[in-house]
Amino acid sequence: MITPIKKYILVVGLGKSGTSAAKFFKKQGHQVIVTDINPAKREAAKELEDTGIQTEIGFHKISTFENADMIVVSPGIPLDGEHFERAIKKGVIIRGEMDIASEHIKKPLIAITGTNGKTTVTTLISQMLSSSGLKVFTGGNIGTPLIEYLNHTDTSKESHRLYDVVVAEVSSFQLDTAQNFAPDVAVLLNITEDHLNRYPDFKAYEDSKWSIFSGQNEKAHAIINSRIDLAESRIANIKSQVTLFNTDHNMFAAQKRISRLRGKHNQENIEASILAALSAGASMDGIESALKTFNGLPHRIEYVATINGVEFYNDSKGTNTDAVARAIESFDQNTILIMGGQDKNMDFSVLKKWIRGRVKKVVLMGEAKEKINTAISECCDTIYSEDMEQAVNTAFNNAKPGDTILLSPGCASFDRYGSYTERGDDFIRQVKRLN
Ligand code: UMA
Repeated sequence: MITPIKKYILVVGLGKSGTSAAKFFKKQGHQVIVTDINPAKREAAKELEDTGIQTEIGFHKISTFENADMIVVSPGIPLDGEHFERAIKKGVIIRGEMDIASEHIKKPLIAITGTNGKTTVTTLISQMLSSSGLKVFTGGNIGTPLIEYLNHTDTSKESHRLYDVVVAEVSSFQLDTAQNFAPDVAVLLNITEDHLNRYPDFKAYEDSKWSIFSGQNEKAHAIINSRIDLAESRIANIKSQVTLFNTDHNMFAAQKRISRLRGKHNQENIEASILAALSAGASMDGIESALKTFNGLPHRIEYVATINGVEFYNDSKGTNTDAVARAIESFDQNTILIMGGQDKNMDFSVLKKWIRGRVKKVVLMGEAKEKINTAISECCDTIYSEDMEQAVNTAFNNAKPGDTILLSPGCASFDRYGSYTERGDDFIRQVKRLN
């Protein structure tokens, strides 16, 4: 047996992604250093130190970057800093854990990307395959780093049989650090404005999303929404077998009717999920059983309560303008919309055409409230609030029986919360308090 060469690997970021990656490389016998800019990560670092991993916490040291054989960077960290530039100049390879994990996975890999709907489709495909009798590992941007698959299974031994198929939600950030990513089935759901605080322009973000297909060969499958702008010219460069979908084709109409998911966008999500699940070996019975039982995910147009005839929905995951449009579209008129948070360089004026006639009032909060107000106030009533408690009270005081109060922020949560889930939980808490 050839002993693998011991490498000096620097893992940047000690969040979910970095922690799983560090454990994997340590297990492989490499020398691992983890660095995180946040001093509060010292406690988490101690646990890794106990296993022999070195840590540099509270700072990033240029020489550590320059001396690494490989840098494994967490998806939330932009690559335009000096540390990365200096390492790249020295020829250091920079990759992400998802890309590395995918090379070691010997089971069929289904990857899902798109601006919106990724988590819903990833979950739905996983459930369709499980209901068809397959053992499924679900990971990636959805929350469990893909490299955890390898921490669970020893690729050289019997335990690799734990799973039959791997389903991965993939973000553009993860694609940006991918070199050898070649999923057997790749799904592109949609591309609309998002993360423009991280990309130089929209084209760069589009390029990132389309790169999900670049490593695929002729045997693989590409499942693509034909309504994506300029899809035709992009498809011409794809080597794998392409299947197109969009709501106008109305494929799988019978299956769509049995699902409980709300909104037109979810009809597309269902179509994409069925096509991907079929390509990966799901049965029609398994697909139908998953569609019957799947109620949607928390924080995505999630029903919360009805109080005095007013329905409350939590769409805290709606962190870009397209997601807000899809959420508004899911309801009839008489919606009171709660928006705001941390701006991602969004053009909120695109929402005017969705708001007009459907939304009777917009309650604005968070850092972006003035910017949103300037963009949309000509088409509807707006009102500022200081925090979630005040926003929910204001919305409720302006609602009549039959109205819908919808939290769909169109912004990141980080101005006030640690994550969109914390923000959604706060909304639910404030709604329940009204009862
Ligand atoms: N950090 C540094 N240096 C820096 C900047 C940050 O050390 O210059 C450190 C932070 O202090 C922090 C760590 O990096 O400790 C965080 O890394 P991360 O933001 O990559 O977070 P993880 O916990 O590793 O989560 C990542 C994904 N996060 C992002 O892409 C922002 C998670 O997606 C994913 O679930 C997880 O890996 C497992 O794969 C979240 C997300 O918001 C849900 N994704 C975006 C989205 O869906 O829109 C793309």
